[in-house]
Amino acid sequence: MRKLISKVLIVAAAVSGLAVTAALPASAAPTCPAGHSCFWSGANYTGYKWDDGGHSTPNWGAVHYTGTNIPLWGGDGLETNVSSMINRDVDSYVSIYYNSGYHGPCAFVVPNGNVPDFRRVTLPDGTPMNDRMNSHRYNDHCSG
Ligand SMILES: [Ca+2]
Repeated sequence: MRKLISKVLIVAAAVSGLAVTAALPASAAPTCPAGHSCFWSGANYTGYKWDDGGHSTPNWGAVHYTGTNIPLWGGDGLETNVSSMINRDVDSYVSIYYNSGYHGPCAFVVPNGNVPDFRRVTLPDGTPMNDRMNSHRYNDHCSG
């Protein structure tokens, strides 16, 4: 079986950059339609899942994981908040913001990139990314 290698690029605002390359076990290859981004409540694409249909989403508190009443953000630190994602758009960056409305500390994901574990990512202001993010936008480089 071919080993799946994924590249993740997280850039801290416009100031400094950090490149991360992560290898996924072949058995954990996430499924998400081309052109969409998918988000999971657990690390490594586990737990509840949501497919964004390829659309930027300004308030994760207003959308629910597929088949549930559980929002992607229900208050900082909730375990059910997003902990991993994949961007299956081959042309677009996806920026993920701490605040709704595409504001606040941000990290962006390269086209066709993914973030297997938000626990490994620290935002530009020094706070953790895991279980705290609230909006995401395509074709964006954390421009706020
Ligand atoms: Ca979580």
